Amino acid sequence: MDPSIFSVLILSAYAIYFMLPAYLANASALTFGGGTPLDMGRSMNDGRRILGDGVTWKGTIIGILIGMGIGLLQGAVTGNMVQDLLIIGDPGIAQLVQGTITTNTLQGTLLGFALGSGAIIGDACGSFIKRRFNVERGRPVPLMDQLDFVVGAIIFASLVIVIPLNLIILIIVISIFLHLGANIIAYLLGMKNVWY
Ligand code: CTP
Ligand code: MG
Ligand code: K
Repeated sequence: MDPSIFSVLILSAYAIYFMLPAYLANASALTFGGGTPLDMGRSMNDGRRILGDGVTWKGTIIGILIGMGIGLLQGAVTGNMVQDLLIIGDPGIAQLVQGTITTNTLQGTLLGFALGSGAIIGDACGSFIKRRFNVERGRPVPLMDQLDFVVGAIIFASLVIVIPLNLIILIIVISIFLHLGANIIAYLLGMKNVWY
């Protein structure tokens, strides 16, 4: 295989691994969320809800806890596992992403908390913007629906570590396709009414 294609594949796999706390925070908010809305049903001056019924206390708390838990597990295993794998696979990439690899449970939990809470808050910011533009809860806004939580996660994680720019770009591209793919699967399984 072309070494540069091989490098992109390894970096892509790492991008998904790195973002797992954010992806699973988002997915568990969706799966376990519901009930009392975070905005407590309140509206703004424009007469529309602050966030809407799609942002709940349960989803928020469970999402952040799952992000922390995944980060903790990653911190516990990554130091030995992924770092070695990356060095065997591609020393250039290993060097590139070294600063984003957590090597103990405390670091991992902190990064997981940053990625998870960033994802949940980014998603809530997306809902806030949608309500201000009079987009009803659950109605689609392409790209923002796919990326609000990703951007939130990257910003929050950047408070803790330095993420290389090409990793950020790859994360954004991969996340668009993962989000669409997950929605299409949920649609085919009858869990969602629309494919997007
Ligand atoms: N969810 C939640 N709490 C959160 C985020 C999500 O309970 N903090 C749950 C809600 O049940 C929500 C579902 O996950 O309906 C899907 O999230 P999302 O697609 O972001 O919300 P929408 O319902 O599409 O609403 P919005 O238009 O505000 O995005
Ligand atoms: Mg939505
Ligand atoms: K959203």
